[in-house]
Amino acid sequence: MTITRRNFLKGMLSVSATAAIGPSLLVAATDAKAHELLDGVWRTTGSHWGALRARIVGGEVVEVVPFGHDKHPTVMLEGIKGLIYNPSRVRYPMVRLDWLKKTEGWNTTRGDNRFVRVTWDQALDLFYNELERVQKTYGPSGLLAGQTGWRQTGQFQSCTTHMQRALAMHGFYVKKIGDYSTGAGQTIMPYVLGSTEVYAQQTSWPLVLENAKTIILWSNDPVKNAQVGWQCPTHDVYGYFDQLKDKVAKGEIRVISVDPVVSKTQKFLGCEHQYINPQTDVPFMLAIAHTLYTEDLYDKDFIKIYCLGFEPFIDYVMGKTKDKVEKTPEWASKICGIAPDDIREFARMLTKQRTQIMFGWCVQRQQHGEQPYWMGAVIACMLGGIGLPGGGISYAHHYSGIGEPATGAAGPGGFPRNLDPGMEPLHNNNDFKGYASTIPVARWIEAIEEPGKVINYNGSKVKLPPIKMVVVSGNNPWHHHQDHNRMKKAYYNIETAVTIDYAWTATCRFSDIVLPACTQLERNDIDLYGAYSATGVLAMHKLVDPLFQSRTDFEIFQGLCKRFGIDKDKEYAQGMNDMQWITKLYNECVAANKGNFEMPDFETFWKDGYVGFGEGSTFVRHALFREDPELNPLGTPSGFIEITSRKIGSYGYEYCQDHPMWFEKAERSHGGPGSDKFPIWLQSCHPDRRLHSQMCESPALRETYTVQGREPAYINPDDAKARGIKDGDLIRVFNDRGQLIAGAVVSDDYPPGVVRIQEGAWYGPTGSAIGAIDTYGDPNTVTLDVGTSELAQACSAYTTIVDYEKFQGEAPAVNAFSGPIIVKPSEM
Ligand SMILES: Nc1nc2c(c(=O)[nH]1)N[C@H]1C(S)=C(S)[C@@H](COP(=O)(O)OP(=O)(O)OC[C@H]3O[C@@H](n4cnc5c(=O)[nH]c(N)nc54)[C@H](O)[C@@H]3O)O[C@H]1N2
Ligand SMILES: Nc1nc2c(c(=O)[nH]1)N[C@H]1C(S)=C(S)[C@@H](COP(=O)(O)OP(=O)(O)OC[C@H]3O[C@@H](n4cnc5c(=O)[nH]c(N)nc54)[C@H](O)[C@@H]3O)O[C@H]1N2
Ligand SMILES: [Mo]
Repeated sequence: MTITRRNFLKGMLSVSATAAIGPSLLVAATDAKAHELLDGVWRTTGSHWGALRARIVGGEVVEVVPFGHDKHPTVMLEGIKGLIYNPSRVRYPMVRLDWLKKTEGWNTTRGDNRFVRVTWDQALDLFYNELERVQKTYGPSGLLAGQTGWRQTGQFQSCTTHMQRALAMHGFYVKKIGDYSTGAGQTIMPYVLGSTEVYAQQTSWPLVLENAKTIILWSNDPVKNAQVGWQCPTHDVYGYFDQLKDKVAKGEIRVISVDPVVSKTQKFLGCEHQYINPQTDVPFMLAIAHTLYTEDLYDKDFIKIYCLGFEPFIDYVMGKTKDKVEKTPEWASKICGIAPDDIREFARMLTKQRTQIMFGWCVQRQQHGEQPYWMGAVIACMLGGIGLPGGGISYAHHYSGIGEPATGAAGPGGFPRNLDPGMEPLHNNNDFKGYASTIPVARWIEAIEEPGKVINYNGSKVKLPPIKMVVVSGNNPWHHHQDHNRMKKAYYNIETAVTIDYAWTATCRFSDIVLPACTQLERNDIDLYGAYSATGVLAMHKLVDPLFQSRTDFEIFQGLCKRFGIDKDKEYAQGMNDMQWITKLYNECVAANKGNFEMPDFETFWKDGYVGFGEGSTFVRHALFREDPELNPLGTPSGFIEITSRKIGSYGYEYCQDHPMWFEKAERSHGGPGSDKFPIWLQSCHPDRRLHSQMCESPALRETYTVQGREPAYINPDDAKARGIKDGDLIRVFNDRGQLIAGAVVSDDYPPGVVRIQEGAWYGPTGSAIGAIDTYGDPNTVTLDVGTSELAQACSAYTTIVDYEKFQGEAPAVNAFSGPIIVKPSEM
């Protein structure tokens, strides 16, 4: 099928028109009367951006409207059509020219974007041959296929699951542990509160709204970040945000955002702002603890009954141990930029009425990111509100609808990631020769650079494996990983990089074999509606046939498995096709809910597109523990909240010791290390109108925020003035690691010394040379790539300082979105 430019633009216009009159078109999934007069058929599906209905005319999606049950749809639905129809689609299987020809220096030219078109059979043969070669030459340590990311929604088609099962049928490979989102948080919190906390259900919003008198949003922007969900979000949480806004206006709840910038949530709620210098939350919190302690304002009973190890911690605060510095508000003020008396006032304020502290995740995506989370828990203990509705601390109220009342219904299961019992891989060699078979996710480039290096990780030693081949599906490491110039160099050691994607991202550009997947809108699937609320089950109808030569990931990996031997493709699929799998997953879900939730037969469900489980019920985090800590102990070594952890202390780490502490960062703005040379902190926060890199390719959506076609860099007016930069100018953002072009948006929401460039901007360097300027504005061109500490070894992207200047001369054209440079066989 061909999409003409005219059709494409026409389609985009209809989406915008729909968005403008969106609310009046809200109809229940089964009641589409308003639409019956229009041409075409309506189909329902879900996505990370919410559920939607699409009108299809002549095999093309012409209109997208929100699902009837979604009362707070995100504007990002305007980008849905742009996922299917856009110039960045991977159209055909492609192989990198220099890799194929093994031209001299072939391994150093990744990024030059020159590719040759091949057939599906050729591409899958090449993929298979490389798997064979790498297994035989290097064994399982040679292959990294463990990275996962924000693959599109749907339980059956989940692409990383397909990749991992298919590769497991071939042999063993290196996997990852942790994720970029919460690597530090999910590693430290089990020692402190006994669970990851970051992925746990939190106190329900109705109870928070009823009982909290103060809410502290700490590094937290839920109004921006709850637009998307890991599974299809209901967006019901926005109803609670509306109520909160109302209560803030009436003075019933006080909300304070602790953040270096004015967030979207702060603006929406009209709430208060506590400015803080970037990366300095721990000194602020230590001084709060100092005030609570010295003014005798803390809950001694709570500490006595529920906590362990307060004394060693408070000795540190009082300057009796470790660095022997008393953590007074005067001491903290010099680092965090908050006046000593304001710190004292803030501490007192926390104790006056019931306070719910809600942490976002950003503050732990920095060096020593374990510390602010641990320290937050200590403050909450000193306040004594843990386990009370509207009190205590949470680490996830901004994520995937957490806090929406939950039905407790079972959702549909998925396609198996692992081999079935009794199945054996083609190469049954599990000998990693002393190298780690699992590595902390953010250390993979270090592994490629320095195989054999031994690093500490969470109480163990990890010997980094000699990775020679990387297979990527459902994640985009050339956006998500830090320091792209370091990545470029590391990739010289890679012999084969394979990527399966529907969009020609930078990861495709830096690969050797690229296989065209289709989008989730081009395949059938099933999903839970509301990841944590389990509000219902959603049919994901295929809207249109796969474009160009793209295939479902299921088909792609079946095709690969066929090369592993007779009937291996059938074994892989357990002899079922996609609709048989979806029916099976639905029927299993019906069985699991039998007696509790009525569900219709599959045909009815599939026709209606949705089955709901009714109202959810409320929950209070840590209530059982509060009720009886002996009967309901936490999952910590002692069962209590560990303000001091003997276990962590026993590891003997420098940057994560036995209780929370302040450690200076490798680089920090506002007077910190390196700020004389690079005075600006770069915050690469999560984007308001994308999911990471997904939808950056949507021209319609991109047009709503780009500046001269570049990713916006949000900067402070005084900083701009000092550099002769006006709103709308192109700027060059740089440090010793790299440089990028972005478009200046001058705004008072950003304090002096801070620039925001949202993560997920597509990387489009001018060439394969190290240091080549990025033409669109991916912040990871300049971010720092170090582990948070020996404990979590997690992503530290926010420990990054830069400077910027007005871009001089003629800027190179943006090349991020135009797909590969296709070299014809005659030109080879
Ligand atoms: N500087 C900085 N860097 C960051 C962050 C930050 O805050 N700052 N945040 C980090 C965090 S928290 C995260 S979670 C990561 C996100 O990193 P990723 O999860 O890697 O980001 P996405 O852009 O969602 O990448 C998903 C990729 O999978 C592809 N894809 C989606 N669905 C399918 C499918 O069905 N089949 C196939 N074959 N491909 C598919 C998409 O086209 C896209 O290229 O980024 C991390 N990186
Ligand atoms: N629209 C949208 N929503 C998303 C995503 C997306 O890509 N787009 N991604 C999803 C994913 S995978 C994740 S991991 C979550 C991310 O969730 P978070 O990591 O919580 O989100 P961010 O928006 O990056 O950061 C939240 C706030 O932290 C502030 N902040 C940054 N550094 C500091 C600091 O040093 N101190 C303090 N006090 N505040 C600081 C930022 O200014 C920002 O306002 O979002 C999810 N939601
Ligand atoms: Mo994330």
